[in-house]
Amino acid sequence: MKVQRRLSPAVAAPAVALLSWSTRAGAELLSGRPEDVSLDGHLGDRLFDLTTVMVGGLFLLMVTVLLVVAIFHRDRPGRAAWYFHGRGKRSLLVTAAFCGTVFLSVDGTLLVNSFEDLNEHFWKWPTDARTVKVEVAAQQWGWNFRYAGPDGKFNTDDDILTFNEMTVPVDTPVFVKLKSKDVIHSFYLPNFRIKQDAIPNALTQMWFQAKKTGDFEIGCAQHCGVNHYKMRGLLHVVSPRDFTDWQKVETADSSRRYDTADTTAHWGWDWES
Ligand SMILES: [Cu+2]
Repeated sequence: MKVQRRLSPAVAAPAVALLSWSTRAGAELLSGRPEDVSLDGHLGDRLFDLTTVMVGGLFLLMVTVLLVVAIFHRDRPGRAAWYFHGRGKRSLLVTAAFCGTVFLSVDGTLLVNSFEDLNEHFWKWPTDARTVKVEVAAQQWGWNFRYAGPDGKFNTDDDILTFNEMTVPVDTPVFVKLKSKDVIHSFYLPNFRIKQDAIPNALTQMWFQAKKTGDFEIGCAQHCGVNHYKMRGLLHVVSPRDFTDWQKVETADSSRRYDTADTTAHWGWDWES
């Protein structure tokens, strides 16, 4: 008689969790990339992988050609080494044709795909009514975040202000506009494969969407002075319900702390400016 054995849920669930964690950790270790938790991050990863495959293929091809010519045309008993200096017109044409093909196929593919991704995803600014808008002012050495309060307007007394901590809801577009108070910084979210410069007297923008809740690193990707390394912030991705609760608490807190005389705190701008 056949006895069917089944794993009990108490064993299966941790086993599946361990397998999923180790697969993710293994992939991160091999690729050297942190976990991608964004809607569009895979597009950047895809281009990195494509470049690795194309450059790896060309490397193998060149090594093969070198080995073949070095082995089969070498100097040996009864036969002198066969070689030429490659200064002839034909050699130059072959070299130019090969370089051109490599340039067009590798760089051309990257260029076309990059612009496609930018136009179809990264530069397609969110119009969803649920979009969370955040103003970011970078400074030496930290990140200031501003969310519009219940009045829906920026730079008013009910705004939410945070420093080095950004909170956003999961599965919701987040539209970020950036400025810098001093030098050029670069707002970098490694887990979202996205970064954007923050520039004095100029407005830049980016958007992203998280697929997973959790805490993720914010870094500065532009060397901005001796304490550049201190510009480490945290991005909290929470459920929409937790985000609404957080907004209520923070709005009350920010309104309480609002001081008309504190002009350094009024760095926001009209969203449409
Ligand atoms: Cu910086």
